[in-house]
Amino acid sequence: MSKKLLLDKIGIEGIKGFEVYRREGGYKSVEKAFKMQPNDIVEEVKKSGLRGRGGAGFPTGMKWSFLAKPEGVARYLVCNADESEPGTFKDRYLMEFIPHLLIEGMIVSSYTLGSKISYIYIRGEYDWITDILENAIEEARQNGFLGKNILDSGFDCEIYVHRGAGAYICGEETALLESLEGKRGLPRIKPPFPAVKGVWGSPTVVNNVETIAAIVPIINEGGEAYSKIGVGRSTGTKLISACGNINKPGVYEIDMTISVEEFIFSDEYCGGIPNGKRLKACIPGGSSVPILPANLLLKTAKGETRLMNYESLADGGFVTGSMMGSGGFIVLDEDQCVVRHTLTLARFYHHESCGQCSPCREGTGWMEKVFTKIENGKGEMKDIDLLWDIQRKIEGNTICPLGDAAAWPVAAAIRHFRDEFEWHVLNPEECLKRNYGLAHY
Ligand code: L3W
Ligand code: SF4
Repeated sequence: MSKKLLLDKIGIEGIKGFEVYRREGGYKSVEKAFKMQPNDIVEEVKKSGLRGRGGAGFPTGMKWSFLAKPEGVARYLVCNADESEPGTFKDRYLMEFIPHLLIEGMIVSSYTLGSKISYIYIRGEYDWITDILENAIEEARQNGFLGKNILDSGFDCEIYVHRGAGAYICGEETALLESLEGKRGLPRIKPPFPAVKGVWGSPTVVNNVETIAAIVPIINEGGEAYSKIGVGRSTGTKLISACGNINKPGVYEIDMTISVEEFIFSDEYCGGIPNGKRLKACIPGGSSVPILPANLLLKTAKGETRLMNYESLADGGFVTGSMMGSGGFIVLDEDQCVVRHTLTLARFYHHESCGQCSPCREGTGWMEKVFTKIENGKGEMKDIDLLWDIQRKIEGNTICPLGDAAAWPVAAAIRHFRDEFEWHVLNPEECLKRNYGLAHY
């Protein structure tokens, strides 16, 4: 059984409200943090080995230590709650069922970074969660954990929830900051990184919901204790949102030592594949990461057991590995069509491209067109090479990671399932007869 640090109290009745949350030990980390120097908290976070839970896995303590501190200039903490990656719904779960954990983490993080005004930028579609968070913020304020001179510490802090308007690209940190400033969400060129020039030109730390929530157990238990959970550079626990062809879709908190096989097949987690079907493939870290066929999913190319962690999922690079990404775990059984699934993703990235760079703007459109042609039984063999060529021209040639995110699934689908693409070309009438309905994630 995995140790739980974030979801351990989720079954307690009334835990969404301040009173029960506090009774169960909530907000202790704020009291403890106020007795520490901000630099010492940064050191604890570094010691913990916590890595950003939004997708990139960048070390949080290092990001915090990069925050510029020019005299007389405000600094900001922005929580990225624009969870829009297909297959990813872990932040929604955390915010919906234990909102005070995020608010507690926000207060400790704001104190550490010197942010007196902090924001939670939430995806527009999560309107009911906006209400939950605003209620939690109000409760925290009424109990003296927000506002002026919190707990007589001399620290003032306000948290505002800002709703996005439905664009996936606003989850990219610089597009998010543009949107927060009231502008269209167009990614900025980095550097400068937000830690130097973020919202309104001021130094800003942007962290994912789960990352900020993880600060609470790190302060309560200490960075070293946190670093002992997990393995290697995959420390602590990780929330995984599991969906697709599994018996028990949902959000699971795992320690990163369990195997992919255990995660998919054991009753504690996904509970296996319905109707006795075989496992075909899995996208282990949200739609942006490469798909892995079953043979490479359960064991690495070296024949080692593949584990649910950053290093093991990436073992073999993109040739025989994938990524932990945002923890959106999408399972495909033997009946699923990889071409059709990848078309769904190609359409998504084309729709969500902001259009600033030509390789992404044009390339995602072309990929959608070529995929549609193949899926509709009109493909030619040269179209498979054309798709390969287009994705190669996007990867690494764009302002923000959406370009790579659009290219990688296509590359992996062709690399591992070329025979399925060829089957579509060779069996046009069969393609037209099939009707899967819409892909459901
Ligand atoms: C200061 C430096 N800061 C890096 C910071 C940087 C950012 C973080 C990681 O994309 C990926 C994307 C999705 N000085 C710095 C520095 N930083 N060097 O570190 O940066 P980066 O560029 O590696 O990643 P990113 O721009 O944050 C995130 C992928 O995650 N993804 C997940 C998407 C998830 C959602 C969702 O719904 N939650 O959208 C899945 O794979 O494609 O590649 O903060 O500023 N020298
Ligand atoms: Fe916009 Fe795509 Fe360029 Fe990102 S890669 S800035 S989404 S056009």
